[in-house]
Amino acid sequence: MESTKLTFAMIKPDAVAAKHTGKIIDIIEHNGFEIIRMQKVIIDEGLAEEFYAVHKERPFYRELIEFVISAPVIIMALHKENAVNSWRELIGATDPAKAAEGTIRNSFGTNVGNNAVHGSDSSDTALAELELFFPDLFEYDFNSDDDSDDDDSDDEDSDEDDECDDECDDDHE
Ligand code: RTP
Ligand code: MG
Repeated sequence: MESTKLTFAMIKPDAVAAKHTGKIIDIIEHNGFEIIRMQKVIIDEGLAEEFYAVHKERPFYRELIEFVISAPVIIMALHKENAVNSWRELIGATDPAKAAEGTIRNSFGTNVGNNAVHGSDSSDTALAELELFFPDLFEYDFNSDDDSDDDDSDDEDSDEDDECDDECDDDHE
């Protein structure tokens, strides 16, 4: 899996609370995205501050943090050719009133703060955001072709097995 074909998406608290999750997932799947990871979570404050660090100096920063931690969100890793731009196009402009008709923000957003969804704004940002929310994604996907430490992990496994065998033998005696 190529990292440039991945983006990070979030269904924000307003859209989850309004029960738009199912409709948004339907749109995602019918627009050619594969959902690689998906989880419903309540983001803690520290994670939210890291996620929105780029907006630290903006006047709406505190409001943004309080909003995103206020209730459950759905976080997703999405896969598609040109994933970042394709998802940004599908969600529309930041302000739902300015977002094109048929976009997710136009359909489900209320105002610039309560705008239903998030999308990474570049491939670099996508990687950073995915690492923040789905660290296992990279351990699994990007090391899967690398056999270099297979021997080590096999050794560890067999050591553990040996210990277990010994304990099991003891139990039986
Ligand atoms: P996002 O990061 O959520 O996908 O949105 P975006 O790229 O379209 O917008 P961005 O400039 O990154 O802003 C992040 C979020 O901050 C809120 N915002 N509030 N009150 C305001 O003027 C204002 N401006 C931005 C929005 O919820 C936006 O999604
Ligand atoms: Mg943004």
